Amino acid sequence: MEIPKSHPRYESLTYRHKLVSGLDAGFVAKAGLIAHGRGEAFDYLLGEKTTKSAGLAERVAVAKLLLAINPVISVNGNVAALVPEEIVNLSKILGAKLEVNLFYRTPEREQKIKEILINAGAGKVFGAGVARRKIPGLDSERGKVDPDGIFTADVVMVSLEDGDRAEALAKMGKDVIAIDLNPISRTSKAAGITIVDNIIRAIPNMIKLAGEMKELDKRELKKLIKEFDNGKNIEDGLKEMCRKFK
Ligand code: PTJ
Repeated sequence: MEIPKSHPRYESLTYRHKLVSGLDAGFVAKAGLIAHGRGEAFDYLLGEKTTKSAGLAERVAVAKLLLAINPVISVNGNVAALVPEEIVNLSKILGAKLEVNLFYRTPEREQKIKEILINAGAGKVFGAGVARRKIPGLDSERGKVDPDGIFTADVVMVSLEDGDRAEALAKMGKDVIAIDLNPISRTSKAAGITIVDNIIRAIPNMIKLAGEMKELDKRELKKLIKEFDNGKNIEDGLKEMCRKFK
């Protein structure tokens, strides 16, 4: 269905349709539509804008990824539907690997998402059709990861998932960055850097920041990370949300 550009919710409807098309094409999980609806509700509370606290978390996340030795960006069905070109661009600027990692894993979905990323310009895509290692203590399909990707990464960025993976990755000693519009989800609480923003804004923001911060001295990047308090930043974000009601 063609959405008229004059519709007041044109942008929001366009992203909904990207997910519905992804479902029809067989790479978005049915539950991905529900997850998106939950995200939309939180985004409403943010005024559908990147808040100050989210902007700070995005800056710190870019610093962390620039300093990482083996960073990996995890991609699921919703991410592939919403920001395929952007996630590939970000991975290239940061020198980060891309890994397909799915909760509702099927070989077909894995392959389709890999193809989407390759068509969007990715070189190697990890996690699809390989023998996997298990994240200790995580029994879901999401716990099966590429030995050359997430399993051996030092920094992992996860998006649009609410579960126990961030916790399990942190227990493995990895630094976890999460993009999640729900500031009180398990993932948000378990991550070391939590970006409470819509992925459709967060990734373009991070691409811009990475371009600007790439030339910064390592000491400056480390200082940014040292001064960042994730718990306080989440609280600041919650306060920003509450202020919208006043
Ligand atoms: O593709 P698969 O098989 O890996 O499955 C994907 C889903 C999304 C079903 C899976 O990862 C999942 O478990 O989703 P949840 O538990 O519903 O959690 C999704 C979280 O992402 C929620 O906290 C939402 O608020 C948040 N979210 C949804 N859309 C966005 C978002 N956060 C940022 N940007 C969004 N666009």
